[in-house]
Amino acid sequence: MKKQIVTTSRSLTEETEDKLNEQIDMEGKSSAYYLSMASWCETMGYSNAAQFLYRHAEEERQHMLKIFGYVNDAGGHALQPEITGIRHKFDSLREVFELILEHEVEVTKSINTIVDHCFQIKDFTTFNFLQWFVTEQREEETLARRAVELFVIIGEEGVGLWTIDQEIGNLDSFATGTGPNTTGAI
Ligand code: OFO
Repeated sequence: MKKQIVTTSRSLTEETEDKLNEQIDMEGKSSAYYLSMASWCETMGYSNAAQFLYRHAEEERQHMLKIFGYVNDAGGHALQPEITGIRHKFDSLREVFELILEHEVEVTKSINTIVDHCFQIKDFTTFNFLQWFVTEQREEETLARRAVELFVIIGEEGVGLWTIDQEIGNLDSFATGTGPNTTGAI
């Protein structure tokens, strides 16, 4: 007979709580990573890319807080992540967006792993909570892919980089925005 997930004191197993804290760590690092990239872009004169990344740094922080609220409401303890070793310099604007795409793919894999775990242990409440992140990751991956494609389509010669920076400024309107927005900040 399997142990019940929901008890009078908590509705999360400790294993699920640990996995959600690992996700909190990942979202916190995403926020710091994008903030650092935003600053680098700004110093290099890529002002649209900088604004895009400042917005996304804030978005990642809101993702982290969303999980904080869920874990604590469920009787667990959300942990502020240690954030060290953030890179401050990048070789090119293209590298920034290639790194973002790789990073978002890793975040998607991580969310999928937790969703799978929740399904296996029949924690349908957390499974349901995570559906918002499943949708959000699809949007974020698509945005990052579109950004990387701009370098291929437009090319970096002549006014290419300037044009790419302009187009990155328009990328947010390309996103579908289907996930619920509980913070009002994004
Ligand atoms: Fe939190 O959505 Fe990207 O990383």
